[in-house]
Amino acid sequence: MLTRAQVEFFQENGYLAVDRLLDYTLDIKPVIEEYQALLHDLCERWRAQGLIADSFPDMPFEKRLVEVYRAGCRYEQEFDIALPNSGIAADTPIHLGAAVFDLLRSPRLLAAVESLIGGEIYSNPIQHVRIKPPAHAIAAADVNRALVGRTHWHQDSGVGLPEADDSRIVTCWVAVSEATPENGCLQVVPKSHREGIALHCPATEQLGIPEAMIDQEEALPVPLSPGGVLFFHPLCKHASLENTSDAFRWSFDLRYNPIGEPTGRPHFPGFVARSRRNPASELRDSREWAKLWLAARERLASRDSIRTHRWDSDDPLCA
Ligand SMILES: O=C(O)CCC(=O)C(=O)O
Ligand SMILES: [Fe+2]
Repeated sequence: MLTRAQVEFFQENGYLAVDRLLDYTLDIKPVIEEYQALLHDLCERWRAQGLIADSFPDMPFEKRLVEVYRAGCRYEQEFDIALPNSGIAADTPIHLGAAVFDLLRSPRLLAAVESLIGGEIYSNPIQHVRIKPPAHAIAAADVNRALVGRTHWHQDSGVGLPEADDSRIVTCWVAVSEATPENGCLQVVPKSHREGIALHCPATEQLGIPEAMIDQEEALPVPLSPGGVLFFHPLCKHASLENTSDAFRWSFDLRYNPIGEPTGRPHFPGFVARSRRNPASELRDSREWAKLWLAARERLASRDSIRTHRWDSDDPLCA
C-alpha cells in the first residue's frame, strides 16, 4: 500500500518513484532466472542454425547477450512480453513465462496500484521488457528502436488509441537492474500530466514528441535500484536517457487500469489481475495467460495493418 503522501505526490506531479517496492527474492530473481534459461535455449537454437559458432554456455547472462547481439541474433522480440505493433506472423516470438506472469500479479505491485486506481485492477496488455545494451555496442539501425536504444519523449496516451484517453491507466516501470542517469534510466517532466496530450510524430522508428517541444531544463532523471518502481500517469511526458555505461539496463514497463475501461490496444489481451468484488474472476494461471496471447497472435497474423495510434506524419512540426 502507498501512503497518503505518496498518492498525493502522484496526483500532484504525475509520477511517483518508490525504491525497493518489490521483493528482490520473490519478484525479481525468478524473472532473471527465467530469462537466463530462455537465453540458454535461444543460444542452443542459434548455434544449431549456424548463426553463432558457440552457444557460450558458461558465460554470464549479460556477456552472452552482447555476444549474440553482436553476432546479429535478434533477442528483443524473443524476450518481449507483448506482440509487436506491426508485422505479426503466426510464429512471431513472445515470452509468456510463469515468472513474468507472477510479476504482473505481484501482491506488492498490485497493492500500490490499488492505492492509485482502486481494487478492480485489469492488467493492460501494453507492456514490454527492455534489456538495453550499452550504447557503444548498439548497431546504427537499432539506435532508435525503443526496446534496444534510447526511448524518445512521449506520453503513454500518445502510444495507444484515443478510446483509452479517459481510462485511468497507470504505468509501472520496474527496475530489474540498477537504473541510473549513466545507464539510461527514465526521465520525466514533473506536472506535465496536467497539460493534455502533445503532438506525437510517427516519423522515426518510434513515436515521439518533437524534441523542440520539450523543455530539457524541466526533465528530471529518476534513478532506481532493482525492485524499485516508477509509477506514472498516461499524460506524464517521459523518455529514457542513453545507456552510456558498459552494462545492460533492464526494466519492465507494465500497465494497469480499472476493469472495464479501454486499454488503448483492444486487439491485445489483458486480464483481471485483482478484483476485490469478484476474486473468482482473477486470472491465476500463467498457462491461461499464454493461451490468450497465442490466440491473439493467430488472429492477428492474417491482418495487414492494425491501427495502434492516432498520429500521422503530415504535421509540419514533424518534418
Ligand atoms: O524504458 C524505456 O526506455 C521506456 C519506457 C516507457 O516509455 C514506459 O515505461 O512507458
Ligand atoms: Fe512510455
